[in-house]
Amino acid sequence: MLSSVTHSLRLGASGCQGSMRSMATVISGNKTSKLVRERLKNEVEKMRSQFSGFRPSLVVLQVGDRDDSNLYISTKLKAAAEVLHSIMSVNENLSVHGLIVQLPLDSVNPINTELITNAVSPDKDVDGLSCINAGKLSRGDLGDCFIPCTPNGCMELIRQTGVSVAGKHAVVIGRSKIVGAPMHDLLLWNHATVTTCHSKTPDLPEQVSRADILVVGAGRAEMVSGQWVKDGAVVIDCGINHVPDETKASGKRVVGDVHYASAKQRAGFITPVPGGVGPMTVAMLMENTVQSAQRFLLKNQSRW
Ligand code: NAP
Ligand code: LUD
Repeated sequence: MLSSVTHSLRLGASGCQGSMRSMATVISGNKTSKLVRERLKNEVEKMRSQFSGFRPSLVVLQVGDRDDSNLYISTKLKAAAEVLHSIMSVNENLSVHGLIVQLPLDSVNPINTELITNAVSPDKDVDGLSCINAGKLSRGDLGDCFIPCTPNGCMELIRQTGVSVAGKHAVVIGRSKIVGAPMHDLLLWNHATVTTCHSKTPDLPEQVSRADILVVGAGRAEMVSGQWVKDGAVVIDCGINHVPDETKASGKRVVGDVHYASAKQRAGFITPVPGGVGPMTVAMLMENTVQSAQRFLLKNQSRW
């Protein structure tokens, strides 16, 4: 899977496009993710020449709501057991270095997501969602864990701006396990002072207006108004929302959680949707998989 992705890599010129007047500079996830994938391609080539035939391998497990598979899944326990069985077998497979279980789990009988994400071996948990990896991140052991792909991609985009995180006031909207909570941890351990907001936070505009760095992952289309944004702030929009649009053939379009046009007037840097955080998530998944393969080779050099 990884090699088919790395085949089509091209080097992007720069992560950012120049700005005019006071409009924010657009931080391109498309360009930045190409740079990351180009770097990974080189690393994979190095591994392949040093350990002939070796290739990093990732398994994406999908629990689908397909009629055919539902036939076999009659009880909650059975559903979870089947997924757990698949996870165990990938955990034991030495030729696989990364395993993610695509979320949300799409099953007729509800499956405990926590049970499933914690069944993935921490060594292969390239999503960084197991409690072992999440615990390490929350304690600041950043070098010894897998960092969840979306927040990791956001950090890479923030790095592209050249704005240093240390000492800044960062505001995160959302506290999910996949976006908000790990984003809080990453910003904190990169030495920002972090405020994390959620659905019970009163006066969101007031919190947002204090942010030098704002990361939004709420799943609410264009919820953050540009008027809330501090002048010159770095605005990272994780939101992927499909809204009706009759002018499109598909009848819908994708927007973020930030009202882009108004926020662009105030921010110093801003990510677009699409073409911002989304492509970075995919690139960071590849990065974590390559990192996992490198760790595997370090441990098993003599056997290879
Ligand atoms: P989620 O699990 O639904 O979590 C949403 C979070 O936002 C929750 O913590 C919720 O608060 C908070 N929230 C919801 N409404 C709010 C409001 N009005 N004011 C303040 N906080 C509010 O969603 P998620 O999985 O984190 O995803 C968030 C968004 O990011 C979605 O649009 C998703 O599609 C997108 N996403 C994008 C990528 C990517 O690669 N670009 C990856 C993952 C997710 P409570 O905790 O109080 O409920
Ligand atoms: N589950 C994720 N579920 C959904 N957008 C992603 C995502 C790329 N276990 C697990 O990858 O990390 C995960 N781990 N997630 N997500 C969402 C979430 C998961 C979302 C968007 C994109 C990954 C992406 O590339 C493009 C863009 O923003 O430019 C296209 C957006 C569009 O719909 O046009």
